[in-house]
This record gives sequence, C-alpha cells and structure tokens, in this order.
Amino acid sequence: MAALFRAAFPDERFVVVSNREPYEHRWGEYVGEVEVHRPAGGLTSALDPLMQAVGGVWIAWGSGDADGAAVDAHDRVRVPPEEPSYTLRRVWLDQRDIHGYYLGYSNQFLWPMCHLRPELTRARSRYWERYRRVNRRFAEAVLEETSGTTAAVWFQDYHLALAPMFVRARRPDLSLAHFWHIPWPPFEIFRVTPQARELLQGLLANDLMGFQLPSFGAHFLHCAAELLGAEVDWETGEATYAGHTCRVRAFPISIDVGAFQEAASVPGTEGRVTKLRERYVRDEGQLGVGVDRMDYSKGLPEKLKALDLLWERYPEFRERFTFVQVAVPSRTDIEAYDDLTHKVERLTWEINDRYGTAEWRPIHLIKRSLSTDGLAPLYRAADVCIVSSLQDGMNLVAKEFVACQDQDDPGVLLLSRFTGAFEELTGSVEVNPYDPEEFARRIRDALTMPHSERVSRLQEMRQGLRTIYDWMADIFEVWGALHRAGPIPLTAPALPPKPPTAEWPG
Ligand code: ADQ
Repeated sequence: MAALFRAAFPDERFVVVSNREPYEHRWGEYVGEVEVHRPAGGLTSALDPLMQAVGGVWIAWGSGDADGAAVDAHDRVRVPPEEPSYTLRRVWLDQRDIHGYYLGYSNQFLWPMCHLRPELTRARSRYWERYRRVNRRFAEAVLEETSGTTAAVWFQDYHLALAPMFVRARRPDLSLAHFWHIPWPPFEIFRVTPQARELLQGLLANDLMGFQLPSFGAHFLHCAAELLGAEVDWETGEATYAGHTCRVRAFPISIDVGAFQEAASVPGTEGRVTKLRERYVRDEGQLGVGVDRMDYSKGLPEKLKALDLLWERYPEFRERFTFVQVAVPSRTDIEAYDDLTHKVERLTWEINDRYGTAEWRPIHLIKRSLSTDGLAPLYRAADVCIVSSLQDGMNLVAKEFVACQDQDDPGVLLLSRFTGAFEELTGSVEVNPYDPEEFARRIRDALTMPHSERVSRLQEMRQGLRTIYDWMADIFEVWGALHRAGPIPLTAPALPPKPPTAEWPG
C-alpha cells in the first residue's frame, strides 16, 4: 500500500486529517503514569499501518486527558510509541469547542441532515461559529505541517468540511482529497442547511471528493450546481467553482477482510463459538446477532419491532431463537441518543416480558464495545445477522459478518436496502426496516433457509467483498492521476452520467 501511495506521490509529504486520533494518551492509575490507548475503529486501525509505512503527519483532535503532557512544544508526538515512524500532530479543543463543533454542528446538524432526518437537526449560530473556528484550527495545523514542502493532504469525514477551503486559500499548490463517510442527501434535503453554500465551497476546494456511492456523489454535484452555480460536467463527474475543478468519485469503503477472517478461524475460536451458543441458545435452537452503535440511523427500534412480530406470528420460534444485540453507547451527551437508548431498553424489556420464560430470554441487549477478537466468534456463532439501518453510508458490520462465516456452514445476512453495503452484498437477504411484517417474514425465511442456499449466498457475497486496502488503492490511483493531470483511471465506480430522471411506469 505504501508503494501505491509513493507511486502516486513520489515526493510529497503525506498528511492525514481526521477528527479522531489513532493514539490517545491517558493518565494511568498511578500518579504520573501515562497509558497509550488505540481507539477502536476500522478507519484508524487501517490507516495506521499505512502511515507507519509511508511516514508523514496525522493531524487530529488531542482528546486524551494526558495528550497535552505527551507532546513536544509544537504539539507533536512520534507514534506508535513502541517503534515511532510517523508524527501525530494534535489540535486542542476546549469544552465550548467540543460542544459547538463536535456535539453541536457535526453531530446535531450535519449527521441528522445527511441521514435524511432534518427534523432532528439543531441549527444554532454558536454551533456553526465553533465549527468554522475549529476547522480553521485544523487548517492552520495543515499549513504549519506542510510549510516549505509539497504534500498530499487527505481529510476524513463530515467534521472537516471547511478545512480544505482554508488550506486552499493559502496553499493552492497542495493536492487535497476528502472522503465523506456518510450519505450526501438529495438537494431537497440539503437545502434546509443555513450554511449550505459555505459547506459546498469548503468541499469543492478539494481536488478529489470521495463518497461511498455514486448516488451520493450525484447528489453533491446537483447541490453544487443548484446552490453555488458550479459548472458541472456530468460525464466526468467534475464541478468547477471559482476557477478550481473538483473531481467527484465513488469509493465504497471496506474492512480488513484478512484480519476478521483470521480472528474467526484462529485456534480457540470454535471453543468460544460453542460457549456462546451454550450460553444463549437452548438445545438445537438458533442464534441471531446485531452489532451497532446506539444511533438512530441504525434502525434499532425497527429491528426490535420485526423481532416482536416474528415471535408473535410464528410462535414456533419462541424458546428456539434468541437474539443478541450488541449496542455500544454513542454520543451520549446528545438528547436524541439518550431518548433512543431509553426506547431500545424499553422495547427490549417489553418483548422479553411478553415472550420470555423462566429459562429463556428472547433478547439480550449488551451495551458495550467488543474487540475484533470478541466480535469474530459472535459473528461466527450466529445463524443470522440483522442490519436494519434507516440510512447508512456503507455499514461495515455487514462486511465483518460475511468475512467471519464458515463457508461450509454459513449464517445468513439480513441487510437493509438503505445501506451502502447492500449495493455490493447481493447475496444478502434484503430487508426494509419500514415494513415490519415483511421484515419479520424475511427473518423467518432466513432461519429456515436450506443449507445449499446459505452456502451459495455466502459465495456470492464473498465474491463482491473487497478490502479496505483495495479502497485505498483505488483512491490513490485516481488521486495520483489527477495530481499528474493525466487521464483518470476508471478503476473506481464511475458516477451515473446524469441525476436519475423520473419516468412513469409503462
Ligand atoms: P458507523 O456509523 O460507526 O460508521 P459502521 O460502518 O457499521 O457504522 O461501523 C461501525 C464499526 O464499529 C464496525 O467496525 C463495528 O464492528 C464497530 N462496532 C459497532 N458496534 C460495536 C460494538 N458494540 N463493539 C465493538 N465494535 C462495534 C460510519 C458510517 C458508515 C460507514 C463507516 C465507514 O456511518 O456508514 O460504513 O463510517 O466509512
């Protein structure tokens, strides 16, 4: 992967910019003791080896309570601690920044708006002011770290929509790319944003703008044309604004498939799978699993409703099918998340009260985070995995489940059609979380699916399963070609030539 980056950018300094940092320093139990934590997360764990191989700088929010004590006078620390190979440059946020930029504008405006939930947005001028200010701070860190050198700067996600514009204004020579991990909404939703134009200006300052799906890229271009008057070339997926051209492409993200396959097949896994089944399933019963952040985009109440209907309409599954939902608490300082947690707990309690017996509990709600080594046996032990997102840029859980299956006796993936992953995982069983009765029927069908169909569906999904390294390679190839101003390779899915036009059924 490092070679691919270097082939694209032989002399440039590599700079990654993200909200979350790959290493966090925290005070330990004893006075003066500092511990280093690696925050769990697919992206940070996939980019870290790349950074280690390429070198360069990773700029991120210093969120650990001992982060300040670990850096030098320039807010830099070399990582990984055991064998330093790149620089982590920390940006500091105070409580008002966290409240306004992170919990406010990023997670109470952009997140719900991009997930088609405008009624959950909270537009506050103080959130926006902080978002702008913090983005400027990230941009200043980029300018300092690239001073006197050429560089390829890669921004991650919706926390940093303005930073590219601030960087471009001062360093037009740098090569800038951005990956937007969540959906980009249709124009009709995006235009509720009071700062719609500034956000678009911020992102169009990139040379390359990556989305999970072609449709998100098409929505973005549509917004740029309508709200900014950007000149859009629908054939090539380019938007020109203020004399600068930004190329828009889809790059569906994935997981480290090998790491999950290995975690699911190392010695000891079979024993853990057996233990899990003994713990949750009676006799020859079946096990279902869900793994989500506790987030309203993931459709947890809808999943519970479908399970409720399953046990109501098809009583043969009572005491024979148990569901384990792992839901890691997320953004707990935000009211909508607190409300969701209460709702999920209440629904779980009601279902367990309705169908549970002295020996059997239908739903086990586990509200904590598990490591890859904890998740892999759970995925492998499951007969079905249910992903019920109402909107989801990609959904990595679906891919993790596929990677962990035993190809001779696989489980079945029930996957919401509103996830990006659904486009690739054609062997999954489609579910519509807004249609509870049909959803319940699909769970029943999955639980009674013949062995041969389970195997062929897994094979189909494995064929479509690419890795996070393929994702990076595609991005570097397109980005490098743009940098050299050569022809753009079409290794990544191209955008549809035009926004979809409505047609009456014949
Ligand atoms: P998320 O909304 O966080 O990501 P997802 O893609 O499912 O959603 O990734 C979640 C990750 O967290 C997975 O790797 C999963 O294993 C892990 N996880 C979730 N619950 C967990 C638990 N209880 N214990 C341990 N790990 C848990 C955003 C977008 C997605 C997009 C990703 C990557 O919303 O659509 O796929 O970024 O671009």
